[in-house]
Amino acid sequence: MDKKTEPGNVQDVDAVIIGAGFAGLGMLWRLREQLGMSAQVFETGDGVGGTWYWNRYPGARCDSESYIYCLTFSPELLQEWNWSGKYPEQPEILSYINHIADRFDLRRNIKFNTRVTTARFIEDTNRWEVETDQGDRVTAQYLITGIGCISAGNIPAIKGLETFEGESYHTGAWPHNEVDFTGKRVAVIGTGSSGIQSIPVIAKQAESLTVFQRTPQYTIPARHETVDRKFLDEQVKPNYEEILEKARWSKAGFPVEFSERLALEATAEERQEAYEAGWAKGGHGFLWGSFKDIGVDRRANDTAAEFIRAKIREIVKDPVTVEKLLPTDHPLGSKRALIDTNYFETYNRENVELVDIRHSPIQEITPDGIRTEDEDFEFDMIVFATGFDAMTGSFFKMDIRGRDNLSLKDKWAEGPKTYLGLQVAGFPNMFMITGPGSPSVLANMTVAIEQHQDWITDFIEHMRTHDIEVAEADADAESAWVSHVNKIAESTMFMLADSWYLGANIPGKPRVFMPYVGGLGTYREKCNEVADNDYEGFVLNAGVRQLAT
Ligand code: N01
Repeated sequence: MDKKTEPGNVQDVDAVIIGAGFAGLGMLWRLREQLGMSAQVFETGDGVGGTWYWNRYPGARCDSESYIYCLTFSPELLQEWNWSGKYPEQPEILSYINHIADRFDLRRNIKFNTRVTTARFIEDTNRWEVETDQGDRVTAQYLITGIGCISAGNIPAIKGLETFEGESYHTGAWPHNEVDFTGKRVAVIGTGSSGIQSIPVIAKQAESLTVFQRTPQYTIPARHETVDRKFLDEQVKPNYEEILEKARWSKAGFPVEFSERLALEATAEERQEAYEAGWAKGGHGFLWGSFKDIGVDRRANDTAAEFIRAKIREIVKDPVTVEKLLPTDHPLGSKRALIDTNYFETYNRENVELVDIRHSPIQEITPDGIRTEDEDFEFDMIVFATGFDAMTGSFFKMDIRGRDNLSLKDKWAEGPKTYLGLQVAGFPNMFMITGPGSPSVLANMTVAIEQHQDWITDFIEHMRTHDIEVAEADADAESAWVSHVNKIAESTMFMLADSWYLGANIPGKPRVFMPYVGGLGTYREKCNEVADNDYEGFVLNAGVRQLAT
C-alpha cells in the first residue's frame, strides 16, 4: 500500500471543498471565518482561479461588467479593487482571484495539483471519505463541490484526431505559455462564446484563419472600453450594497431594469429605434433593455433576430460569407447569448475564411489538417472551441457514491436530478455550488455563486446549532423540483435550439434542460422560503449521535 494511503494517514476535517475557483474560495472563507470550521480544498490546477485558471485563450474575457463580477464578502475589497476594463479580461480576473487567495490567507487550506478521484458517503459514520490522485484520504462531515458548470472540456471524437501533426489546443485547457500564431495557418472549430472571443484576436496574428462553423450565431457588439472611473467612483462605490442587492434579487444577477415594452405592440419604427439603441450601447442590454416579449414570443423574437441578420448583411462584405453567417435555425437567446468585439467584422479580413460544416461536415482530421465532405485544408494549428460537457461532466470525472453505494453517474443516467440544484437525494451532506437545477449558468455567475455559498453556510450553521448531523434532500422534494425545472423550461424558447443547456452538444447525453430558468431572484426567494420553513424538503436528523442516545 502507498504510504500516503495507509489508514494512519487519514485526515479528518469538517468539510472537503472541491475546486479553488470563485465557488471554492468563497466557500472556504465562509466556513473558516464565519463558522470556525476546518476545511480542506482540493484543486486540480497548480493555482487558484478555476474557469479563469484554465480558460487562457486569446481574447478570453468575462461578459458581465467588471464592477458586478466580484466576490462581495469583504466590503473593504469591494471599495479597494479597481478594474481596468468594462468587461474584465482573463489575466485581470485571475489576478483578482489570486489577490483574494492571498489577502484572506486561503492557500493554506488548499492542496493544488490534486484531483479528487472518489468520494464515498460512509453510512456507519455519516461522513464522506474522499480520495485523491495524490494518495490523500480525508474524511469530512460535508462534501461541497465548487467544480464549475462549464469545466469538463469537450473535444469531439472526430476520426483521425490523434493523427494531426501540428499543434492543437482546447480553449478551456489553454497552455500557460504564450501560443504564437505568427505565420501559422490556424483552424478554429466552434463559434460559441470562446470561439467568437478568440477568432478576432487570432485572425490579427495568424497568417490565415479558417473558422469551422456548425451553427451560425446571433451576437451583439460588447462595446468594450476601459473602465469608466467616474461611474465607478461616483455611482458604484458609494452605492455598492444597494447595487448588489438589486443584482441579487434580479432575474439574471445584474442591477438592471428589464424593459416592460412589448415588441409586438410597438410600430416597426419604434422597434427599429429600440434595437438600434441596444446595438449602439452594446452588451446583453440589447435583450433585456428592448422588449420583454423577445424571450417568450417567437414573433417578437423574429423582429429582433431579423434586426441582427440585417446588421450581419450590413457588416460582412462577401455575400457568400453573409449567407453562411445568418442564424435562421433557432430563436435569438435560445442558445447562450453572445457579445463580441469585431466578430462579424473579422470575416472581412483577407486572411479569414468561413467553412460551413453544417452543409459540408468534417469527415476527418488528417496529419496535415482537416478534411470536410468537399475539401482538404492544411493547418499548422487547430483550436478546438468546441465547448464543454456542461453541468454534469465535471461531476462524472469523479466517482461520487452516496447511500447504498449508488454512484452519482447512475443516479443521473437519465439527466441530473437535484433538489434546488443544491443537493441530491441519497447523497447526504453533499452540497453543490451552481449545480444542475440551479439558475447559475443563466445568471451573472459570481452573484449566483454567492447566493449558494451564503445559503449553504446558513444551512450548516443551522445544523450545528440544532445538533443536526445529517441533512439530505427528500426524494419527493427532489422529484418535484426536477419537474418544476423541466416544466418552466418547456414554456421557453430555450427548447428550440440544440444547446449545451440541453446536453445537445454531447452525443448520447440525455436531452434534458439542466438549469433553472425561473430567474435568480425567484430562485433566491424559493431557497429562503425553504430555509424559513425549517429546511422543508430536507430530511434532517441527528445521525449516529441520535442512535447512540
Ligand atoms: O462552447 P459552446 P464555448 N463539430 O458549447 C461547436 C461560457 N463562456 O466554450 O452550436 C463541430 O458554447 C458548437 O456548435 P453548435 C458560456 O456560458 C463564457 O464557446 O453546437 N462543431 C459551438 O459552435 C458559454 O456558453 C464566456 O452547433 C462543434 C462550439 O463548438 C460556455 O462557456 C466565454 C462540435 C461550442 O460552443 C461554453 O462556451 C467563454 C462538433 N462535433 C465561455 N461540437 C464569457 O463570459 C461542438 N461544436 C464571455
